[in-house]
Amino acid sequence: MKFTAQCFRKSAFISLVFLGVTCAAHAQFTLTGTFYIQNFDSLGTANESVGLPSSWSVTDNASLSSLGTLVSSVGRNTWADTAGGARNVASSTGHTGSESTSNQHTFTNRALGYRQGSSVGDPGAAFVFHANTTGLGNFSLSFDFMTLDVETRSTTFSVQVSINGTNWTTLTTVADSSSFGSQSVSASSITPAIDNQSSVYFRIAALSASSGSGSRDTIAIDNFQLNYSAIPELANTVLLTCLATVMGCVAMRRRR
Ligand SMILES: [Ca+2]
Ligand SMILES: [Ca+2]
Ligand SMILES: [Ca+2]
Repeated sequence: MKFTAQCFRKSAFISLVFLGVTCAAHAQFTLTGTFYIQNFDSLGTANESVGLPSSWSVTDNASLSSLGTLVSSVGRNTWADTAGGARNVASSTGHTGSESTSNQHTFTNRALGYRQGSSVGDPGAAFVFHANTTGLGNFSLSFDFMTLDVETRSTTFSVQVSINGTNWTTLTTVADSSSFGSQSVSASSITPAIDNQSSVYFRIAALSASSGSGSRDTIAIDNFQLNYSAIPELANTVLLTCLATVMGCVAMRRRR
């Protein structure tokens, strides 16, 4: 009897811990004001596994109809290391690509990187931001897409939004560059389907296999920005319309 109760308590505890971890990885970021920017510099320069910024995840197995398995921590690595998966890397900004590995580790401008491999993330690599857009609309986004280790294979990443993680709208695409550095990616007039929603996913995902042969690049994202505005409340809209009508009537009467 005692044994059973103990087992129950243990498994309940384990379930709660698991639930907590799962929730932490999926919790939405409540957007406020008129913009959101993420520069990933909180990843830091320490040689350890670190948590991603709030509501950010990476995955190795995203697909057209699935979020994949979200992971919310990464380890520090260099641009050229060939180990597959997500990594905390130095941003390309202000650099040429020839900086030594020990130098890269000291750069405080960080980026969220990924190195696809034959058995990881090709396809399926994705960067995911989970947001709550309640009260907000008119979304646009921009970010820097960095090619940090130029190799012969090429991968196209889709920039997508979804309110359920299964049906996705592609806003634009971006592929690795043939030279070290950063490309500016942006999308405006994002579908109003993501306006005023408690759960919206933004992702940058490799949904089809890389092309070409040989090695795969290390890529990264940095300076991810959302711009948006508050949706006027219905009551305010009605009030303004009434006010405009009254003022119009007054003006007409005066002209008579
Ligand atoms: Ca950065
Ligand atoms: Ca290389
Ligand atoms: Ca390439």
